[in-house]
Amino acid sequence: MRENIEGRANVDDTPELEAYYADLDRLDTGALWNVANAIEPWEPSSASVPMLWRYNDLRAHVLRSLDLVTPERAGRRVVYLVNPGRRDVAAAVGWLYTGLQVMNPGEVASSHRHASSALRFIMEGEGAYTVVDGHKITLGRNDFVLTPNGTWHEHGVGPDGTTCIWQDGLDIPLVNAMEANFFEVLPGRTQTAAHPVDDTSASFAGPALRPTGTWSKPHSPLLKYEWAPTYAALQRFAATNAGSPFDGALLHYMNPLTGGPVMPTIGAAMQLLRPGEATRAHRHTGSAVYQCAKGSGHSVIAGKRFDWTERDIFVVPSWAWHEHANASASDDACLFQFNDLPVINSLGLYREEERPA
Ligand code: GTQ
Repeated sequence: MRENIEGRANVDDTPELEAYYADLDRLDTGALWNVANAIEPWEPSSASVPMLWRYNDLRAHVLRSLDLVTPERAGRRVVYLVNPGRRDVAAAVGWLYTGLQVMNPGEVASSHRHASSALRFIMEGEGAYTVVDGHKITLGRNDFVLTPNGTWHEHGVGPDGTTCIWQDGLDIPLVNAMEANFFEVLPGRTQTAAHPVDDTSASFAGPALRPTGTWSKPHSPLLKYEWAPTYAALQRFAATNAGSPFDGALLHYMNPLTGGPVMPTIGAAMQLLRPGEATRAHRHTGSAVYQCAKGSGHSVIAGKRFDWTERDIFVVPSWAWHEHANASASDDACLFQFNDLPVINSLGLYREEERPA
C-alpha cells in the first residue's frame, strides 16, 4: 500500500492502465503521475557520493603517466577524479569536473580553448606557467589561476623548473548538460606572449586599487590569485572577525572589477580553520570540490567522516550536511574550494539550512 500524501502520485496499476501506458509509450509520451515523485523530489537528492581522494594514493599514479604518454599525444596529461554516482558525466561532484595534471620541465601542452571555464590550483613543483589569451602567468604553490571560457590557454613548465602537479577544475559536465560545449585547438600549437609576464597581476592585484579602465573582456582581469597575499588576508581576517559558524574564516576569490565571482559558472574560496576550530553543520544547494592547502583535519559529510591532510581532495554534494574541523591545536588549516554557486545564485536556487541541535 502506497503512502497517500496529498498532491503526490498514488495510482495503482490495473490492466487498463498498463495498456494505456503501452499506448502512450508508442507515441513517445508518458503519464506524469508515474514519474512525478521522482522528477519533483521533496528536496534535492544528489546522485553524487561524498568522496575523498588521498593525494598519497594518487601521486605515484599521476607521476607514472609521465613515462606513459607525452603531452603532445595526450593533449593534456591528466588523471581525473570520478564520482561513482557521476561516472557517466565525468564529474567529481554535481556538474563539476576535476583532475590532476602533471608536466615535466620543458614540456608544453598545446594551446586550446573551450566553452567550459577552467581553473588550476598549484600543488607541487617549480616553474609552472600558463598563458591565457597572450598573458603569461607564472605559478607557484597554492596559487590559483583562471582560464575563463573562450580564452586560449596552454600550460607548461619552464626548462629550469621541476616536475609540476596542479589540480584542474572545470565546468565541463555543466556545459555538456547545457549542450553548449565547443573545443578548438590553436593552429601552430602555442601562443606568442603578447604582454609582459604577469602583467594582469601587476595591474589588478593591488590593494583595492584599479587602473583607469581599459579592460573590456567579460571575465575577471585578474587571472592569478597568489597564495602569500591570500593567506595573509585570511590570517588578518581570522584574527579580527568571528567568521562563519559553518565555515570559519572564509574569503571568496573575486573579480576585482565587479566584486562578484571569478567566473560566471565557477566560484572559488579559501577558508582558514583556526587551531582547534570545529564548525557547526549546515547544508545548502550547490556542489563543491575542496583541496586541503595547509594543515590537516576532518570533515563530516552526509554523516560520514573524512580525514584530510595537505593535497587531499574531497567533495560535498548539493544539500549534504557538512562540517569541518582542524586537527591541530597549534596550527591553522586551510581549505581551497571551487563550486557552482554562481550558477545556483544567478538562477535563484540557493537555499541553506543549519542543522538543528
Ligand atoms: O587544460 O583546459 O583537466 O580542457 C580537462 C580538460 C584540463 C585544460 C582538464 C581541459 C583542461
